[in-house]
Amino acid sequence: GNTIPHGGKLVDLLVTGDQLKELKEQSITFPNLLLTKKHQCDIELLLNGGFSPLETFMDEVTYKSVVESMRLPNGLLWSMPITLDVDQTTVDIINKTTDKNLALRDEEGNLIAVLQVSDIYKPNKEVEAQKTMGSVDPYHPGVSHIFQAKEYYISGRLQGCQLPVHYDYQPLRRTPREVRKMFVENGWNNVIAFQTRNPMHRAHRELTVRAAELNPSCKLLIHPVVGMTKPGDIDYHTRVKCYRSIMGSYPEGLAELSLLPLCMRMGGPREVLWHAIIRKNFGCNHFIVGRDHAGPGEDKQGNLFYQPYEAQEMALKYQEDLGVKILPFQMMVFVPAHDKYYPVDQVPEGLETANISGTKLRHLLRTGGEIPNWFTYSKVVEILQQSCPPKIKQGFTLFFTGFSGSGKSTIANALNEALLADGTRSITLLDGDVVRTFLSSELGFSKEHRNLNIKRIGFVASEICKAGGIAICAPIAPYNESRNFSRSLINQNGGGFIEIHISTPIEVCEKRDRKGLYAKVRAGQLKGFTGIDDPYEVPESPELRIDTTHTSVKDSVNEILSFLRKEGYII
Ligand code: PPS
Repeated sequence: GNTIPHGGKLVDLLVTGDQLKELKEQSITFPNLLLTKKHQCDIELLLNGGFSPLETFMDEVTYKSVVESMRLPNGLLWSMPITLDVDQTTVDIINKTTDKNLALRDEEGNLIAVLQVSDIYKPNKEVEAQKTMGSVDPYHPGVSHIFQAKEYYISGRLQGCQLPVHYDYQPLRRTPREVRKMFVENGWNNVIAFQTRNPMHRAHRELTVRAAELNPSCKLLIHPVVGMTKPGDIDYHTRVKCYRSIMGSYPEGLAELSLLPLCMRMGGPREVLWHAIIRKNFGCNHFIVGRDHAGPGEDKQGNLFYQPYEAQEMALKYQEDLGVKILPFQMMVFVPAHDKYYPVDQVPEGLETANISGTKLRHLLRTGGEIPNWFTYSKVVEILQQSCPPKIKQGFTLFFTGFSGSGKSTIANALNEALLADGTRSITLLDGDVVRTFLSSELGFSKEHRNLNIKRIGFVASEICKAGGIAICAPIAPYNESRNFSRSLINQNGGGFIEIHISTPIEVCEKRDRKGLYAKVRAGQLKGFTGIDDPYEVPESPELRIDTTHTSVKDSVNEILSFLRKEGYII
């Protein structure tokens, strides 16, 4: 518990007492800067000493030194730029004030810190991305962070008023000081830290226990990231439930769990050094580095950004500088013949191994397949199944698009009845009329208004899907922009999006003219009508395309139902 922090002393930027009171009073006159989620993660670890010896966001000299040589200007190893990005407007605002103070606040208005700006600079983001992430491909999550950042970075004296507020898992969100205190109370002198951003299964438990067995003086800190991880990762609420459960499988007194509010950059080799430094600040003097540590996965072409053991080699290379003992680990695999786990390079000859990849696990969860007992614990399976129900229980959206009079509403209504007759999920029908009455009554039919209308529909549908329901939407939706927006919003929330283009030609729609609208258009009473004198962008790759000219309602419904069955949405 008395491991020396990086650079010698544990930073604490929180001011207290009268000083805090005074700062809060003064800050009322300071311009505000709204902290993003990433800023809040970074500032939490700056304020509480997790990023020691850093005392603020990096100034230009420090930033350049870190980007170029992985060292602070005083020569100390530091691999990751920690910067505060702002736009031109904010820079103008700062320059107008005489004392250059900014009040850094979260979205609820809580004053997190005051920054007295003394350096404003424009980073070269290509260089930063190339040097720190080894790539300028925005498909890399860390590169994408860099390019999404605003154009200026600022630095100056940072005074903390309070740590960012969290309402969840408070007892597990220990600061470096609190973790160190816990170690002292436990009588722990040597601690191995284990970093993860995934649920933990038997392999992780075996790996960490093995690390402790190989270093008998050591105890274990399970230190998962709950700040920001790789997009698409399992949400941290689900993961924390898994961690809490798996802690019960460790030998008594061997391991503790604490949560780390880190914003990961997925920067592999550079990131692993940063992770080790952070753990040193939390009082750990050993750090487990496995295969593909903090790896961003593959690029669009399927090429790896980093080699599987690149981060591990990097950590070993800088072990002296880090002052943390690196415990390199191979991937753990299960050997059924021995009913036990081995590092992949130590499997006894001739024996078969078994493993379940993250992708395979997600597939098993989605299809409701059985997850074997050797792989994980039944409680963990239960938690994961709750967060990722099989497809027959997941929400989805049926999104019809097509001309007025193409048959969208008729098919949508018939489908609604068929699904109600056979299923148990709740269904919301968002037909054009309902939407234009209750969601979009003030909107007209300009491109802007139509897109806005469809985005509202997409938003409501995504909320319905989130809650496990079925949304059936039947607007004209003439533009790709808002159709694609709806698709990605719904997909992001874990729902399926089934786009059904009702491709009935305009001549047929006009001939049917159920509402007499086409006649009005021809009589010059209605302008900007989709398909006549207003555009309709034909969907390029809808899940289904149905022309109702010669297809009956019943056949259309059956075609959709059989698609849903084939995709596993219904039985
Ligand atoms: S959009 O483009 O998706 O926002 O349109 P939507 O909300 O589906 O509304 C289409 C219905 O509004 C009636 N209507 C018009 N449609 C197209 N163009 C113009 N200019 C227009 N003016 C009124 C029409 O009855 C559409 O209903 P449906 O059910 O499609 O026939």
